[in-house]
Amino acid sequence: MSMDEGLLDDIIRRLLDARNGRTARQVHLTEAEIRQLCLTSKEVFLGQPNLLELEAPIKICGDIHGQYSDLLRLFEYGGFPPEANYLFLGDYVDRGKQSIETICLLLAYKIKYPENFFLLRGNHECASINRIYGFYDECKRRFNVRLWKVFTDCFNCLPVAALIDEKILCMHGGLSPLLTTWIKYEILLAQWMFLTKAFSVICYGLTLIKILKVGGKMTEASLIPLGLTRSLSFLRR
Ligand SMILES: [Mn+2]
Repeated sequence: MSMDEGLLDDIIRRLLDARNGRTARQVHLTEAEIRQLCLTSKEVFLGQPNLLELEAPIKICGDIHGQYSDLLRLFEYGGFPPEANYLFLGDYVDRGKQSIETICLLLAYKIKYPENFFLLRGNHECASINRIYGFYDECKRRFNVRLWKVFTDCFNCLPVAALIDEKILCMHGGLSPLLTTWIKYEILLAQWMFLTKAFSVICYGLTLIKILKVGGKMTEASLIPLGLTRSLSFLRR
């Protein structure tokens, strides 16, 4: 599935036009436009691995949490894509007031520059979390619950980790006990590489990482021999 280039550029332009000094105005995208962003970006995510292998130079950014003006400022400092490459580590929605603008701009850039702009999944890109912490309410207030479900489908396809130059492993926060049935083997491979080759780790965020349900299921027992528990205790230090 592809998206009309002119429409995509127009959406990005409108989202960037929200800049208003230190604050950002609300941007009025239509439900159909947002739906298209979700469906198209979902295809892009599914076409790339769950463990991204990326190359420096790339700018790594932490939680935005609906603070759209902060996201715009971040691009002002770092360069608007494709001027710089970006990896975002998750938690785009919830807490802040403009989760919709935030995630829409990020998804639009992902579609526009799929090989230079990367988004990982945070624990807030999960329906059971963003149902409670603000994103659901924003979707319901500004659009409808149907659209929140479209976002959920898209979030379920976000990758969970990135390895930069085979050295720096990036993912969001700790690992959830719920990952037992959701994990994909690449993340285990990343953990294993980390343990055995002492790769440096950038670990950002809170306590939970939700792992995309792709491929086979694994049990808790099968994770432990691979050192997941040990790596977690290391990360907490
Ligand atoms: Mn967070």
